[in-house]
Amino acid sequence: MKRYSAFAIAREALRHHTGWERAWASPAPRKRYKVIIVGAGGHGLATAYYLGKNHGITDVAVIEKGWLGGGNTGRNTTIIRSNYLQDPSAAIYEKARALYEDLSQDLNYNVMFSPRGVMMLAQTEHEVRGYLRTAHANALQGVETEFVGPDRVKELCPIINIEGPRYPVLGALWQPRGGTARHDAVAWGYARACSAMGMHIIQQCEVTGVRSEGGRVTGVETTKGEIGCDSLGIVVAGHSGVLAEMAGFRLPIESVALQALVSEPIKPCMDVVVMANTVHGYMSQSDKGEMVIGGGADGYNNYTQRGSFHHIEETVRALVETFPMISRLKMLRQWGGIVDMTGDRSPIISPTPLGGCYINCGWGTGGFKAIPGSGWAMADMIAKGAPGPLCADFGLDRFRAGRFIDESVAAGVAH
Ligand code: FAD
Ligand code: PYC
Repeated sequence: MKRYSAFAIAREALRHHTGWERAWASPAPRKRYKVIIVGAGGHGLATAYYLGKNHGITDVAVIEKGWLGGGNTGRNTTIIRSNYLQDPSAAIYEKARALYEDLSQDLNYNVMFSPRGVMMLAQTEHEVRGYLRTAHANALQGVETEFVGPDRVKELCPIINIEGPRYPVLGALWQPRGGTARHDAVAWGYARACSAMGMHIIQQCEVTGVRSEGGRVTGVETTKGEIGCDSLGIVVAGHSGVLAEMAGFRLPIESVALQALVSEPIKPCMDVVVMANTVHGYMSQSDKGEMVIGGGADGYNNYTQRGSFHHIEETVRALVETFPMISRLKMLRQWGGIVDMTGDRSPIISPTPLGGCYINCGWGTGGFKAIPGSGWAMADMIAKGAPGPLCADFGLDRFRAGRFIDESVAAGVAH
């Protein structure tokens, strides 16, 4: 793989861009791999990448039923933060946030990480107490956050209406090194790096069955034939329950649609990310100038990649109250993704009842921010056959033991 550099851009400019290579190969599947990962979203691709980078395992196929990054990874609103309450969450989300800091250099691919700062508004006394508690917990965990008052909120984001017709802004949980990254670029950067290590990314190939013998996985059935493997990683977000059923176990997961929308582009008007969780809306401005907007998840289980219409109205109403200047903006696009929700709003990164089969799911409305840390932990578990310290608490067994990692407040998005 040729490296991207300022020199390469200049060279290609001089020869009419005829020398660029395809970013990743599209090979036919082999009969067998050491490791198969199902799902070429950010988490699946990051798992493959760290299997190669950290453990030297490159006999890997990532199998994707659609196109890589076409699931939730390419549909999210790109918010990155690590201001969670519980210690295991703070550890994995902060690991991910820290890896994002130099992911572009690591992958030699510009993922446009922008640590512009994220604030979660406190609009009730209950929220003030909750975010103060999180700020204290984060101080103990080594995660840089702070509770700021309304004046500082206004200073950081002048277009916010502090008075609020429904709820005043009483303060905010502020994470100065939180921010955004370009979601497609994260998937594309990992895919390119995996392909360069000789891994196979097989798109348009749906896994339709899981094969096993003597309680151990032996391979998968796909729309391109059977493929054998020693270890299998299932990383399919909203379709986790479907894959788990193929592998012979059940998951405590519900799949619901979460939607987002973007406005027409306007001049720069906010350089931080704002989440207003009491009124159910959040917003940031993309580099193109579009306002990137989202709200709560659907209240019922479904597999549509659309989302209910009434949510659009509810979300836009919340944001017009919070940012009155957007009241005459036109919306350009709306879309949805299927998110995988656990009862405690924390992920599952775990061995499964089927030997050699591992699962990574349950990131729900908030897994984009976790991609590098999650891939790191999942790769470590697959390589060593057992969960390491970053994911030991996120096992499936916690639902039997009642050892929940409750992050329903930190998840931020209404559900
Ligand atoms: P995905 O990217 O969905 O990848 C899973 C892949 O598995 C898909 O490509 C799918 O096609 C494939 N697959 C499924 N079944 C099969 C099969 N049988 N065979 C082969 N392949 C299969 N998180 C944040 O941190 N910040 C945010 O701001 C944020 N905003 C969001 C906004 C919206 C509207 C949505 C929908 C989600 C948002 N999220 C956010 C959540 C985040 O997008 C997800 O948690 C994360 O992208 C999940 O990544 P993934 O790799 O697990 O899943
Ligand atoms: O987890 O920060 C988040 C988030 C914001 C919007 C959707 N998820």
